Amino acid sequence: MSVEEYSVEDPEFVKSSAKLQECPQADRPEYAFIGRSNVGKSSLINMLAGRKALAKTSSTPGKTQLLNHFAMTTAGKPWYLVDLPGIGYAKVSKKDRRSWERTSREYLTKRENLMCIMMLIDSRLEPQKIDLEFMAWMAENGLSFAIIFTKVDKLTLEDRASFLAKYEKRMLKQWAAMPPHFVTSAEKKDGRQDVLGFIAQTNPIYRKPPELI
Ligand SMILES: Nc1nc2c(ncn2[C@@H]2O[C@H](COP(=O)(O)OP(=O)(O)O)[C@@H](O)[C@H]2O)c(=O)[nH]1
Ligand SMILES: [Mg+2]
Repeated sequence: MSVEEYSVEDPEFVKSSAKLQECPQADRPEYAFIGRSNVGKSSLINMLAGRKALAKTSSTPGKTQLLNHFAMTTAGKPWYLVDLPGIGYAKVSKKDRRSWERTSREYLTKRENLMCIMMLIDSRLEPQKIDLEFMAWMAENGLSFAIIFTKVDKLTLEDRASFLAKYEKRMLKQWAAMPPHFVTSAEKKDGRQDVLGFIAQTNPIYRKPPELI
């Protein structure tokens, strides 16, 4: 193990909140993980935390309906990971979907300590309209985001390169540059250092508001 290796110490589930106002105090940097259901979000959170079942993995789409806060510590600094209600659920009523999206969007635009939205994308799929639209929405609202490509173990090395090239080409039709992006596999623990390193390097940008000091 090299000294530069990043890890998560003492990962702990804090609480589930039904809306922004119920979230824990914004007293540390926070990263929201979002993506379509089944993208591998729970598996990635467990992989980052180094735990088997911190975030429940499930094959039932649309199960995560709350803002789930996890307390993490990396390189001696505390941060929050938020498992966010997914985008693009198929199996719930339109009304429920709209209400979750409203909750997510309110949280994403108003949470003071949110450093970066980690947008998860399945490496095996063509660029999805709903993902591209969501990225456009984040940009319009001035929100920083990074892309985490998931399940890369399902691709050969060759296919990884062509997938990335293709995704980048599609993104550059819409954007001046690719956002920060990471290629990961929860199964193989690929990309863990890259994602945790990004978080560790972004954490110091957070400033605690005076009323919380
Ligand atoms: N091969 C592979 N399968 C994965 C990976 N991550 C998740 N999966 C599988 O994808 C499915 C959905 O994973 P889950 O973490 O529950 O996705 P979520 O709905 O986004 O939270 C499960 O069957 C997982 O075993 C990965 O890195 N590699
Ligand atoms: Mg999940």
